[in-house]
Amino acid sequence: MGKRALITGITGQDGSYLAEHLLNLGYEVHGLVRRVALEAPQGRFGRIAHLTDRLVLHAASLESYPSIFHVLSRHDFAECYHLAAQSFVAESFTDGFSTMNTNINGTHYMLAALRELRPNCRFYFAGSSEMFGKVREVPQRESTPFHPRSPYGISKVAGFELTRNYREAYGMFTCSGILFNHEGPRRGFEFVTRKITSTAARIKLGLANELRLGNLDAQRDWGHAADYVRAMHLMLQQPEPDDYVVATGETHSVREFCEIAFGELGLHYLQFVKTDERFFRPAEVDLLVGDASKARAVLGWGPTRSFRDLVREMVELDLRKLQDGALPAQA
Ligand code: NDP
Ligand code: GDR
Repeated sequence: MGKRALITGITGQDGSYLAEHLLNLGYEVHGLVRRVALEAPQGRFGRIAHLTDRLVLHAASLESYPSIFHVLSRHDFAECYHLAAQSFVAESFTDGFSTMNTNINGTHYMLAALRELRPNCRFYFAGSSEMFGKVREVPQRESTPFHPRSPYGISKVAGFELTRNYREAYGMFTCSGILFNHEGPRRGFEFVTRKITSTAARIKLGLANELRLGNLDAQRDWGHAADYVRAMHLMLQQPEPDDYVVATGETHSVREFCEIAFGELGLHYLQFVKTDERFFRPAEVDLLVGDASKARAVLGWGPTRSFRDLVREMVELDLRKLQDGALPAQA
């Protein structure tokens, strides 16, 4: 029997890729899911539907310490990947309080329950490039100071510091990945990459006639989620716990993403893309581009897919899903 791992946020983009990766490595994979998800699996299990008969799912909420304690008291885990979070930056400006509550208290509950019940369980925290925010240097590395620019970024800095504190204060094996944007065909539709690829595919099929976006000049370091979950696993296999930046080291603008996505469909983005004030943020992060030299040197990690391949895969799959009826005609 392989190692037993627990994934919070298993129904999300990264959770689904990580579950697949760990199952392929022979792990027994458990997931924490919200009760509403268990009650409505057809709506919320889309990304793990092909895996559910190989997973053990437990109902628990990040808002409830007792529910987390209950699961951890009944099962021992070698590794815990804490991915669950309110992960949409724009939403965190609308409702900063619930973002803080889920992301900070949820992480604290996980760490406190592990300390109490499973202090030898290795812990991964999903840190983010949003912690760098108003960047102090380019590219950003592990030693770059944080300056978050959104309630989401602030919540991730708090989660990062809690994770470090449990390592230093209690000697637990806790690591944070500082992951830059990573995308793929399972990305949520509200994030800009999937919004672009799904709408461009609808436009191609005559199902939509425009794409409304915010800041086209925002720049991101975009990788593929399937590559990034490998780095999470590698961090927990090291002799000592540590924090790592995971990034491609390349940066591209939203405009460039649009150009390639529409280009793949034989269209020109300028004919369809309109800017809309509603999608601008009260504060934007600057030039995010990561230096993953440490992950490369220590973990032997590197991305395997190019930016163009990522965009192409997302557009092709959205087009095919719309043609097969697997995606609704209207957004
Ligand atoms: P998603 O938004 O796709 O998934 C988030 C997951 O968290 C879902 O499974 C969701 O469950 C769960 N969740 C949200 N709120 C709660 C709650 N209150 N209680 C229990 N579960 C909850 O995110 P990603 O997979 O893209 O990201 C995974 C993690 O990595 C997140 O913490 C994110 O902030 C972080 N991150 C992501 C990056 C990226 O580019 N993707 C980059 C850097 C960090 P449900 O299905 O029920 O909604
Ligand atoms: P981000 O991802 O905020 O980087 O957070 P998102 O795709 O939402 O935005 C990327 C950039 O695109 C600009 N943008 C738009 N964004 C959205 N969502 N919708 C639009 O219409 C639009 N127009 C322009 C944004 O201003 C921004 O600059 C993601 C999440 O996965 C976080 O959880 C994670 O921590 C970070 O990546 C790293």
